[in-house]
Amino acid sequence: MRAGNEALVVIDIQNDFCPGGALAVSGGDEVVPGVNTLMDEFATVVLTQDWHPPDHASFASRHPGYAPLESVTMPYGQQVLWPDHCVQGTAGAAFHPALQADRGQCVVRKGFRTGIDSYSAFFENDQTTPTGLEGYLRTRGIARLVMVGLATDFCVAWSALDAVRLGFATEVRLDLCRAIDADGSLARALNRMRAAGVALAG
Ligand code: VGL
Ligand code: ZN
Repeated sequence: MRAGNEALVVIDIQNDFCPGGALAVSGGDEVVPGVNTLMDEFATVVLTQDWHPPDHASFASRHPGYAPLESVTMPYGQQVLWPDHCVQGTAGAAFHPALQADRGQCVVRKGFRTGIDSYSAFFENDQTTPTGLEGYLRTRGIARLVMVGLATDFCVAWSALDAVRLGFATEVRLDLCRAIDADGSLARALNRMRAAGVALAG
């Protein structure tokens, strides 16, 4: 077992991010067995779940003339547009069926406000609206985080960068993550995480 002040944060291992899903990440389902095994080492396990209303502003379908992976300017900054994905209550938003999601004590849903996306487990994309996860972890005495899941270059990276900014010692297990890698996004995310002091392992 790991020390009691360590938590595992399992990011967005949902059907829509796995092969066959609406925003499939190549090999996304491959991480599931390893994540299940790793969960047994941690007394504290948190899951995140991308959880969008059907008319979410990150969906390219809400922006006539735009295609997925193009960007628009939102009041809070640049936003990449995505195919409709992880719509609240749909099968695509459910955890991968082989993921032992019952091991999670806290499920943080994010991206549930129509007008703003949330890649990070800690803050929405305005980088100020909190999800509440920081308080959950601090009140449980957690100081160290290990992160795994989907996608390396979006929700995992944004979560890890916020975590170090908040003062959590943070490791990303790259062998238990998979990336979207649109337009060099993976290399940029890895560089930013390294520079910020995220430990990249695996
Ligand atoms: C994600 C794009 C849109 C992710 C979520 O989980 O990395 N990426 N929504
Ligand atoms: Zn999303």
